[in-house]
Amino acid sequence: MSINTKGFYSTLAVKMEASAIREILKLVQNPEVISLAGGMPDPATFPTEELNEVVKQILAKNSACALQYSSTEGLTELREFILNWLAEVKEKAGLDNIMITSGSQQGLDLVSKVLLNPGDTLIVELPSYLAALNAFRSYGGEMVGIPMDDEGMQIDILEETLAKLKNDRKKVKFIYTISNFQNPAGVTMSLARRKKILEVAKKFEVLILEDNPYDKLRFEGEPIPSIYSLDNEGYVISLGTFSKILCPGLRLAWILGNKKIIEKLVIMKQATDLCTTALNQLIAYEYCRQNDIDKNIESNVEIYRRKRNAMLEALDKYFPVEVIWTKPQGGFFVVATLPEHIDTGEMLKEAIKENVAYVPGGSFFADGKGQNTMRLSFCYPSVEDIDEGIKRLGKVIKRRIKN
Ligand code: PMP
Ligand code: G9A
Repeated sequence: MSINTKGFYSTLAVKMEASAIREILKLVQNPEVISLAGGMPDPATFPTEELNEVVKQILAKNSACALQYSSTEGLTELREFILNWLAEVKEKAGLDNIMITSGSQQGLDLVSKVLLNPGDTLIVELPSYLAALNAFRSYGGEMVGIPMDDEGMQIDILEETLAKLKNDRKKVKFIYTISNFQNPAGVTMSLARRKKILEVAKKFEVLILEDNPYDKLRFEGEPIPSIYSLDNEGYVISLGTFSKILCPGLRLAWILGNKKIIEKLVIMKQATDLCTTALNQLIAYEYCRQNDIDKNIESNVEIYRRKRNAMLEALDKYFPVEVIWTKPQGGFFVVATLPEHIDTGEMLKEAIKENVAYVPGGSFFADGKGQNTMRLSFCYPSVEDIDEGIKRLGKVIKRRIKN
């Protein structure tokens, strides 16, 4: 008889639930199902031939380095490339301010490990990226949610909340925000709010964790400076990633921040995975050195803009008037809000029977609300599938509204 493992788990392992997104990804293996669920990049955006070329070169000429352990901070040439490429950080960040991570998911994990004691409070947007919430939960972080509107997190409510928490003698460690084309809401924080959030963070002496994976995927309008670039006092830790602009399979991302915090993050990473794979770092570096990554991003933006347009058109065409949704200027996601009585978690079974999937909104809300919302991703399915998927979903919702 095999061992009963039940008595061995940590309190945390008993408490943690599987990610709703990753569970739905398993459910929608059936090719008949049109998935508007996962935030996977379109494989057509991967520069496969160019990557193939650099992999061959690296293994032929530089295998001793590529196949070896590397420094925990990450390869110097890749870090230098990133610092020079991100125009807005060029002046303010040096090699001491940047480290490479195995995906920004690892960044979220390491920041939590460095900053959170069980029971510490942190601020999140309502809704927010579910795998980030799980990372914070896994270190015992207690989340307080702040609602958003068209301009992002509502800073007046943030300020009131921080004042109240201070009064209650609660230690708030950081404010987590996805400033551009938020996951899941698709909302972008305005410049005025970015300035204000910094002011408020400084007033209450709280750090800001700015997660910015969709930054370069803007379909229209002018880019807005990141909160990181507006800060001169080391309050902001910024996460960037190659996942949405090159490919997620390399698992390559970076953290920018205060030198002291980067030092702590590096020590934690040593205990986590020693280093990010040198091979993948060299692949990204050589790809960027030999090709124009901005050009690749431009053509990816074309692809995603077409898909965003297809989704917004389909929503107008097929969703009933009782439903409202966000209109993102970039990124991968739209959030739709249904009449209060509809539970999208429960409705998912019916949608899958109609061969369409989405992520129920509830798991993105740290306050347990949002049951009548859903996240719709336009990044992965084709334009035709987006139209057909929204059509199928519209049918399911109309049936629910009638009942
Ligand atoms: N943060 C946000 C807001 C994301 O949407 C994602 C990916 N969906 C991540 C972090 C993780 O990205 P990576 O592939 O770099 O780990
Ligand atoms: O979990 C993944 O595969 C990444 C996608 C994230 C998302 O759907 O938000």
